[in-house]
Amino acid sequence: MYCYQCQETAAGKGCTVKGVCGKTEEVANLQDLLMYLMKGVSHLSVRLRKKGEEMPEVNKFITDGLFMTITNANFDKQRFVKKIEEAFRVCEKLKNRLAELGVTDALCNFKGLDWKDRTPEEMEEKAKSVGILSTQNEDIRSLRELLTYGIKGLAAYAEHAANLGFEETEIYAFMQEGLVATTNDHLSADELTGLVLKCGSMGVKVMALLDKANTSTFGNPEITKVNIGVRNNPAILISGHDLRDLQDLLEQTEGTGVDVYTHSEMLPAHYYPAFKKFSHFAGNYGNAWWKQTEEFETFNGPILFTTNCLVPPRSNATYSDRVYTTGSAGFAGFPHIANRVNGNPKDFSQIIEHAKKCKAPTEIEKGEIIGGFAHAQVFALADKVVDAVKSGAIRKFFVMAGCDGRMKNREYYTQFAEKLPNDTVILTAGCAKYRYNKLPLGDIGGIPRVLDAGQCNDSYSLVVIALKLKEIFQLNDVNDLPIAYNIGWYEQKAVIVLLALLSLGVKNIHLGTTLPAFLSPNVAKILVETFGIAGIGTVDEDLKLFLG
Ligand code: FSO
Ligand code: SF4
Repeated sequence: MYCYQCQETAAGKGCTVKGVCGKTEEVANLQDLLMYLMKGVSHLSVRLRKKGEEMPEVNKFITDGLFMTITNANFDKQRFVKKIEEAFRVCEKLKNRLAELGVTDALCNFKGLDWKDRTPEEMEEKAKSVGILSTQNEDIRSLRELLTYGIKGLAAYAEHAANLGFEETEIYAFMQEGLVATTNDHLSADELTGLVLKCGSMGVKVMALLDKANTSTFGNPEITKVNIGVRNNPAILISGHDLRDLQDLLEQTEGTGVDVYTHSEMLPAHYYPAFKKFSHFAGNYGNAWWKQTEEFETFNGPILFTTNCLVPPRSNATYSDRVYTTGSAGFAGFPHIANRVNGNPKDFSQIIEHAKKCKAPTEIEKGEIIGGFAHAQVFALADKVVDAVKSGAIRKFFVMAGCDGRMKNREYYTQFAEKLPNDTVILTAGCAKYRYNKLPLGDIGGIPRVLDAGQCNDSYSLVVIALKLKEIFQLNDVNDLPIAYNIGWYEQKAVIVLLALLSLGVKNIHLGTTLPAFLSPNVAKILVETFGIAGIGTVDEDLKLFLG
C-alpha cells in the first residue's frame, strides 16, 4: 500500500504497511483499485456527456465512491469489493449506451476498462499496480494527487447537497473530467495546475450549493447556546456531517423517550432553526473526532456515523457493539443502515430499539458552548462588527478553520488561541474549533471572540463574510482586510476548502501542523511563490509574524 492523502501520514511521508488511521493494506489497495475504475467510468461518462446525455446513476456512483475513499470514512473491505463490482456494472451500461449512440472507440482509450477479472485474489493483484506510485514523475504525481484529493472533497460536499435534493451537473462533470485528466500522460504540469485551480473554483460552487441546500431546508443558522452536559434519558449519538440523516433520526426518535446528541462535526446542527423544534435534541457530547475512543465508552448508548471521521475501536473497547454506520461510512462488524430509496427516510428503527435498552449517557462535562455565526447571522450583526473594527476594538480576525487531529503538536492551536491578544477575534468552522471553543476567551462588546460558522464546508460562510467586509470597507483586494489565515488541515475536505480559498485570491494562508506530504518540492514551491502559502512555526514566532 501507499497512501499519503492525510496530514497524519506515517513519518510525514506515506503509510506503507498500515494506515496511521487504521486502514489495512487490503482496504488501501481496494481503494486504489476503486479509484482506478472510477477514472475508467469517468472516461466513458465524459464521452457520453459530449453526446448530450447524462446518466444520474453514474454521477451518484462516482460521488459516493470518492466519498468512501476519504480518510476515516470507510474501513470495510466488503463494501469496497461491492463498489468495485458496481463499477463494472455501471461501466457496461455506459459502454452499451455509447455503442447505441455509435461511439465504438471509447472502450479502448483507457486501459482500466480492459481489465475484467473480478475474483478477490485478482482484484488484490490488480490493485497493486494501479496505486499512487504508478505515476513515475514526482511533480506530475503530486499534481494528480492534489487534484484527486480536491475532487474527493468536492464529492463529499456534493453528496450532502444531493441528499437534500440539490445537484449541479457542472460539478459532476468537473469531477469526472478531473479524474480523467489524472490518467492523461500528455498533460503538462502547467495544465494540471490549471485544473487544480479550477477545482478550487468548483469548491466555491459546491460549498455555495451545500449552503443553499442546508439553509433553504433547515433555515439560516442563528446564535445558539448548546448544552454540553447530559439528561437522564437513553440516547443516540450522531456523528459525521450529514444533516438529512440527522433530520430522519430526529423525526423517528420523537416521542420514543430516546434523546439525540451530536458529536464532533454534527455540533453545528444545533444552530439551525429546523432542528431546534425537537425537544429531545439534547445537546453535544464530547469533542473532536479523535476523542471518540474515550467518549463513546461513557456515552452508553448507540452511535451513528453518517460520514468520517471514524476511528477503529481498540480491541478492549466496550462500545464496539453499539456503533452503526450509514452513507459513505463503514467498518467491518458495524451494522450499516441502508440508503434511502426514492427520497424516503432511512430506517433507523434498529438503532432506536437498541438505544431504549441502554443507560443514559454519563456526564463528562457541564455548561454551554456558543455558535451559529454563519453569514446571515454575522450580516445581522454587521453594524456592530464594523463599528468594532473602525473603533479599533477589533484589531484583527484570525480564520482558524479546518480540522483537528490526534497528534500532540495540535496543541499549537489551543496555545495560539490562548495567546491571541484580547482585541482579536477567531473565525472558525470545522472540527478545528474543539481546540479552543471551550476556552474562556470572552467577548468584545458582546461579540464572542470565537465565532463558529459551522462545519468544515461552512468555511464558505467565512469567505462570504470576508467578501462582505471587503465591500463595506470599499477595498479592492480581499487580502487588504485585517484577516489572517492560520488553518489546520487533516483530510481531503480541507484540501478543497484550501483550493477554494486560493481560487478566490486569498493569499498568505498558513497551513499546519505540517504541509501535505503529497506536495513535491516543486509543487510546494509553486504554491509558496504564487499564493504565499506557508507552514507554521512556534506560537510566539507566528503571533509576532501575524500581528507584526
Ligand atoms: Fe473534521 Fe473529520 Fe469536517 Fe474532516 S470530522 S476532519 S475536514 O472529516 O470534514 O472537519
Ligand atoms: Fe495513512 Fe492518512 Fe492514508 Fe490513513 S488516510 S493510510 S493515515 S495517509
